[in-house]
Amino acid sequence: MCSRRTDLKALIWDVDGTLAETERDGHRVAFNAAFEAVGVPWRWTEQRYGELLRVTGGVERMLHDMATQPDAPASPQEREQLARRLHKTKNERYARIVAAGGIALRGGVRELLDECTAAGVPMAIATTTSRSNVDALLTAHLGAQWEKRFACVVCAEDAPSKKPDPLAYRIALQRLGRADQTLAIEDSPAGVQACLSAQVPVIVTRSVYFADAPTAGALAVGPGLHSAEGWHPAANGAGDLIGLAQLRRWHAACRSGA
Ligand code: XBP
Ligand code: MG
Repeated sequence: MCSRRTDLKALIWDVDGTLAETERDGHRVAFNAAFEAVGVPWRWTEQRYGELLRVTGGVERMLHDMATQPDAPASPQEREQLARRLHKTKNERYARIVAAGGIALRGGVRELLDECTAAGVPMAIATTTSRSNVDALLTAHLGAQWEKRFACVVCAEDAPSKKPDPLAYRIALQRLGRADQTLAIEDSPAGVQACLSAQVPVIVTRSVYFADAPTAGALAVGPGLHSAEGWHPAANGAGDLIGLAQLRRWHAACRSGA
């Protein structure tokens, strides 16, 4: 997929794990609060939640877990109903956590967002998370007008077939243009797979829950945008943030087959 790439013209952001470490101290805590509020006895430990993250989508994740819970409702319809009720409560709790300042943007994210805005490089969001969660997170960090900074924002409601399905990326490309002129930033194997299926070049910023997960096919893999150290292939300028110039270098190196 590297051979016909042209200049980098647009950037596509994943949300959970990439813009911010939302899962362990955000969504997981909110799921547990929802379980308590609705009166079900389930609680997800940090470790169990890590296993469950293989299932993308909060409703899907709960339905998957219910299959292992002896006290879950018996019928599929009741389970679905309960999962949707819990999910609504979970998202409300998540929004409260985020509004209270409980989840920071990852290092280097704000700087790259600002650099792209200043340089006129269009950005999109392609995420499996609900729109209300993206709105809560980005309102908290970028203000009420955050959506104006993105050419398009594709969430779970827009792309109900969730990653690793490429639908969210395909919808973003309808707005941004050619896949080979874009670059995505992801953290999870499902996200990388979605990019590869949509022919979108991708780099991986490792997140807490996917620190050792497979990343085959990514242009570059590293610890985060906060540092030029620890990347493979290596980034220029040790100690610096990862900025547009470095993203262009990785994108171009792949284009030339280097
Ligand atoms: C991450 C997900 C989501 C979140 C929870 O998506 O898989 O399910 O864990 O959000 P991404 P919801 O990495 O693509 O941002 O409960 O709204 O699904
Ligand atoms: Mg992610």
